[in-house]
Amino acid sequence: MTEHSLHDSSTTLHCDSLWLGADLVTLRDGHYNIIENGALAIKDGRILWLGAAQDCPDFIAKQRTEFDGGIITPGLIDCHTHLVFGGDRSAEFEQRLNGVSYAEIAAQGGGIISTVNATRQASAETLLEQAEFRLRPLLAEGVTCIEIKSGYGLSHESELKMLRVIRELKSRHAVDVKATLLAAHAVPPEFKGRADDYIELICQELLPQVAQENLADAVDAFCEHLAFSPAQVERVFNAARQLGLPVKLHAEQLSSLHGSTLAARFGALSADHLEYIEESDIKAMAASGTVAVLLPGAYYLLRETQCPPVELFRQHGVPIALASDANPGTSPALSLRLMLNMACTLFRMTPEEALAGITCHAARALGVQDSQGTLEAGKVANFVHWPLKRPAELVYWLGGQLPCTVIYQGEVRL
Ligand code: DI6
Ligand code: FE
Repeated sequence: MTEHSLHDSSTTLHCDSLWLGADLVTLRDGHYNIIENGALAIKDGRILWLGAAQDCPDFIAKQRTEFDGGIITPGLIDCHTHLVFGGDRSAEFEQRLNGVSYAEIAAQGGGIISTVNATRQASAETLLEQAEFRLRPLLAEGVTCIEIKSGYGLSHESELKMLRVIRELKSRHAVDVKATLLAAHAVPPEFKGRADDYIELICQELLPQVAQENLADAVDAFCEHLAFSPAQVERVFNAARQLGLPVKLHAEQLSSLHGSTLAARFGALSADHLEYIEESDIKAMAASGTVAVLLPGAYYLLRETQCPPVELFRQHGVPIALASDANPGTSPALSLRLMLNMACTLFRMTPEEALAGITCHAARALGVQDSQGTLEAGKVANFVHWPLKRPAELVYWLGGQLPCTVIYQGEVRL
């Protein structure tokens, strides 16, 4: 490609790196918004300028990369994961498929509590190593920001242990990590029949310490018959609000308790799952700007048959994000790209909506929409080059590892 300058620049423009030769899939406003044969100028880890190469000012760049075609997307954002946990539940998965019932598995101490036991027993080092094993494939496919929840410790000490492991992951890897406190994930065994006492512990002891040590960016809960009631969640949300922490909620996954309306009332960043959400809840979410995070991995693994009402979210203008929900029980998913395909095949989202769901809208679900999620001047230079012709290919290829070059804060991530 030859480059012409429209500007006879008497004022020279400097940048750290210049990226040319690919189409820019900007995802601005949640649409592809493609700039064909684009140019990206990066300075101090941020996008200084982007546009068509033919309009590019004459930058003096320390480093210049010319791709031979392909597309550049924003870095991918996985906005809902439970990546840190002890053990795994593959044996339980196999038992179920060999015909052992849920009741029998529960009687043997299986299910979510088995992960809690394994997480409590594991050292921070072991948790870190195991989480890195699961983080690696996500990074390899272009994830530059990931949210990770606690919620398998369920005691003051082990919830803090999980949050510290999450912080350690951030310091060790070239990826932005957002930590979420999900202490209200399940009633811990020692609080059986005393869920309100556990909520009290979360509000009075755990949350204040987490806030003081700056260990979490948000607070989440599981609002469901088998977990916590809307009234209990509201107590957690009030405590979070007093400490200035944003909230989000696992809501309407298995039944309708109107947790998503409660979340909207607290201006939640997101409400997640939502297979059983009703139109009144959707209106509340639209009014509060709460993002709907859909999790096709859990839908698939549970063989759920009720789809989240994608068309109603569209009609009411609720932004839809997608995430892996990576967890040992209902979504042992190590690929965000597979979630794109599932969202299109199972939920009938369009490839453009799906891609917006792991970039633009996922950023909003984490409250980082001002600095991440699209290719726009001023945003952090997190982007991915793919040797593909069209963005829909990211959704189309099932599994496998597509080659890509990941740029994190302006630098190639190796
Ligand atoms: N919803 C889920 O699907 C998972 N947690 C949640 O709130 C289940 C987590 C597990 O089974 O370990
Ligand atoms: Fe989850």
